Amino acid sequence: MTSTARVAEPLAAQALDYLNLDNLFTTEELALRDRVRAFVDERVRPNIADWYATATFPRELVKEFAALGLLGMHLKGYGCAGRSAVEYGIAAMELEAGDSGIRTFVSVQGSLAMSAIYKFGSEEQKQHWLPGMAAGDLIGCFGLTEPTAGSDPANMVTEAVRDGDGWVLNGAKRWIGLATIADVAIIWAKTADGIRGFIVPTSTPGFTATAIEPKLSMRASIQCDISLVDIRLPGDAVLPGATGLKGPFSCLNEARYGIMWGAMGAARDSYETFLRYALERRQFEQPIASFQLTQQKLVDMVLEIQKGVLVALQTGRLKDAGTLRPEQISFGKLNNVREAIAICRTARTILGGNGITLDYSPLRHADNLESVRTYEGTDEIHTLIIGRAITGIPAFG
Ligand code: TGC
Repeated sequence: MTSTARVAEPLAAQALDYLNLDNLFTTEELALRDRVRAFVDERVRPNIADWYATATFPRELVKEFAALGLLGMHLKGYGCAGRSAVEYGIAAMELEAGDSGIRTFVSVQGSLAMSAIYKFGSEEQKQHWLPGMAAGDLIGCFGLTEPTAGSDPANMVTEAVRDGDGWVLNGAKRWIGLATIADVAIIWAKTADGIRGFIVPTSTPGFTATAIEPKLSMRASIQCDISLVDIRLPGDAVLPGATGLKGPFSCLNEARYGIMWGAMGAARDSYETFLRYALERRQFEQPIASFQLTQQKLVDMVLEIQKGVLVALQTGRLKDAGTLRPEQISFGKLNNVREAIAICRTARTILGGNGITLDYSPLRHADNLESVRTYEGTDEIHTLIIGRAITGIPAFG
């Protein structure tokens, strides 16, 4: 045993869960965490560098996500697992410890596309789409953002007009996850009655999705442009339960909630990578973990990861109790993604030149998190949502 290993072993338990946060989770929650963690260790970690380098989304994982009950996992019935919000968050954290792109698949499918149908669809629409999506046989995407309407979706240009009993849809969407591999798209469009959601099979003539490439972030994930040209839809393509932006924003709440957990997974993986490296790597004849500047970095990471998990857990408990307010989700999304990026970047510094290769995860996580801090509401938007909640004064314009 080397002196480095002797330093590492007594620290291990405390290093991984300093405040014994595991005590705050139930046995079922910890069992789920361990299952998803094992899946990530076996199926994601060995391959993620290749997927990232070749900009490949591992479609073969979709059925495996389904087998683990991860698709629409917090929804009840329709083949969904009916797990709690906290369990959904734990799964997001473990998936994102593998890669943000992997967690993004589960978010777009479950929190956005499936949630839209689940919350606002007719019973017939739910029966038609949700079981196949929960089983991973059908992939969904969620079209809200447009080339000229990102933070301000109220100014979307995509429009649906009545055509006899049906609808005709025209417009464009951008930054839409999974659209090139999706079977169905939830498209939000202006109508005479306000913004409505439409279920659009991607095989409908006039629907075209194009992957946005090359990207410096989320390379193991797919983000797309969608063009919608004279898309003809039946009258029952509209989601009956949603009129106005409240509909898509309610789905964004689900995705933003998962992100606050997921970001802590990326941060934890970067911290653990950093810690292992710092204990093994020797410079000036001692492990670099013995340097005060290195310990400062490690300690700052532990503080923020443990605080971030507490924020996510409290938010999840509020969600499970049915009392969570949207502005509370903004708190977790803003804080946890911001801290996670700082942690991943700092972790890269200790890896030196090795840290800019795909052999180590921190820079990949940091690059992914640039997307995560941008989608589902930028840092600035979440700051202003919290500012409005504190002061009562909207400051968006
Ligand atoms: P405002 O126009 O006044 O509000 C409209 C209505 O929506 C309600 N609302 C919410 N409801 C539920 N949850 C929320 N989080 C809500 N936020 C607003 C609001 O109460 C109102 O209801 P009602 O009944 O009065 O009509 O909008 P606002 O002033 O409340 O919000 C302004 C602002 C800037 C906060 C909002 O526009 C916003 O959140 N902007 C950011 C949008 C965003 O996150 N875009 C990114 C989407 S990501 C994407 O499209 C890609 S999907 C991911 C992928 O595919 O990978």
